[in-house]
Amino acid sequence: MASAAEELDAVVVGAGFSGLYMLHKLQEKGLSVKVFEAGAEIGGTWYWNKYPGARCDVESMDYSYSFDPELEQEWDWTEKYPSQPEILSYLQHVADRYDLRKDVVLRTRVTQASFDESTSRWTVRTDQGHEVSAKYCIMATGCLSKPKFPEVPGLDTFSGPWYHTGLWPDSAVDFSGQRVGVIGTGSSGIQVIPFVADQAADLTVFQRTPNYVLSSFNGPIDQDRVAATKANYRQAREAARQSIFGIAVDMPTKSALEVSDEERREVYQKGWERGHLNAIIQAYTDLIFNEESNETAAEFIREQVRAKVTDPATAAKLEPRGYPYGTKRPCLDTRYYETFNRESVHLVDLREEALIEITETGVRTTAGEYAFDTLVIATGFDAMTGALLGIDITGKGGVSLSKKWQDGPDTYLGLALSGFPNLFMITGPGSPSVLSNMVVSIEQHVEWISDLIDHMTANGHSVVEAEATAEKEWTDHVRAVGDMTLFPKADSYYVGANVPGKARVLMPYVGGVGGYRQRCDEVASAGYAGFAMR
Ligand code: NA7
Repeated sequence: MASAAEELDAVVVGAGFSGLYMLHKLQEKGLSVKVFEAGAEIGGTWYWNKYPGARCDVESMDYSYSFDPELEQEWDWTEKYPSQPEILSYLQHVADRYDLRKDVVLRTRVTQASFDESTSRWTVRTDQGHEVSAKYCIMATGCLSKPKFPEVPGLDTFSGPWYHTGLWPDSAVDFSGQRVGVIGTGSSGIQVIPFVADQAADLTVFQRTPNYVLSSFNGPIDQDRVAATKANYRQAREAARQSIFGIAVDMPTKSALEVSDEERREVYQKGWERGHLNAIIQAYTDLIFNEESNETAAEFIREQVRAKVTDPATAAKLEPRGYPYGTKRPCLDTRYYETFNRESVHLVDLREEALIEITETGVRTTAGEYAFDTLVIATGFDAMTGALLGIDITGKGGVSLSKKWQDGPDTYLGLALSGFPNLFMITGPGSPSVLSNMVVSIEQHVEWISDLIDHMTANGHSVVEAEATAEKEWTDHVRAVGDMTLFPKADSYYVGANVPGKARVLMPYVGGVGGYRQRCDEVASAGYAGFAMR
């Protein structure tokens, strides 16, 4: 354990993709750094979400660090979409390759961070009794890292085992011969359900909102694609950095409404067969702006559901309706819809019968009680702000972050906060974060923060703080751009609607990864405009 007086240059909270790269950059500067990580191993999201079927929905070649050309050349992915174990191995390789582990303290959750105005330093405390003082405090806490549970009572009374997908145990879970209930049909639910169905005697899925689920067409990685990408990785990375979602795709030029039905169908069909999260949503210029255009893609996806699910009543329940396609995070599946063709798999539509409680023996809805041996809770996360607000963070004047954010998360560029000097967030609210290829966004944030620290050192500054006016201007811009799109229309975690009582505000910046990067670069080139330094 650290001594009470341990003085560091920086504390980084979290050892996932963000924290590990931030650590690497700080180590390169020769700074003293400690990373506190709550998990028993590094990996962040890819440590916690070890449920069967867990997989990234960004292609392997794109969902990886670009900062070292040697690393990207030496690592070989095995599948089109990387599985959780493979991503975790990759991060473990990175941690070992750059000797990162020596500064990571595992099994240690940061509970408190407070800014001391007399010393301009952060005091950071952990649940293991650490108290350290650091010049910089960098939150690499992840956007989808605070698990959310069903709001109904009774989970603690359930007599069998239950597992939240985001807190999956290290040891394998065996569902053989069991009656299993799964609550939630977001990405985690749709990934775990086929695997549970393979083992369970009987599986009941509780669906509150049907998702738009595209087929991943996952399989062994295409070696031609690997060779082509590795031969041109620099260009591919640059294209991703300048793209809308951090994934390079051919940019659309037409509205969905200016082409014939036949042409549109052909384009959607091609997009579908590509097995790619962005292939359909970026097929036309206006799918995310215009409801009528959006509906053309939504209906195409519903048709795929009807084609895959043999029982029409079940298909009707699975058809995504009631919100525009893409405004809640769509999913990429392996065998999801087909799973409902198994006799042992049943679907409960919670829009027809509401969830009331979890009981000692199962789940009770307004239609009756369902008995289970095991429950899988796939109800997602308190996204973007949950992990940050889970730490008692206080800035200047003893103002807490929870007070500052009571009406929604105001930030400057999603990176910094007025009133909280020398504190940075990686992929914070107000940045593209969850609406992008996270690794691309993470690298941009880490490099930007790293450059700012260099600028401070070079100019003899010790304190940097976002100005309130710059923060307000940016936050207004984030909301204004969001209001031009269909995103505010859905009850998504993007707007905090999945957590009762949370302020309803579109949290990610939807202006695109490339444009956002440009704005951050302009701020830096202007001597960090909107920041006060001393
Ligand atoms: P998500 O995408 O937030 O999905 C959570 C699911 O759980 C979703 O279907 C929710 O329905 C459902 N849910 C949440 N609370 C309840 C209650 N109280 N009752 C019933 N159903 C509920 O989280 P995931 O873990 O699946 O995915 C997170 C991200 O990981 C994903 O976006 C990818 O980026 C990877 P709702 O839609 O809110 O009606």
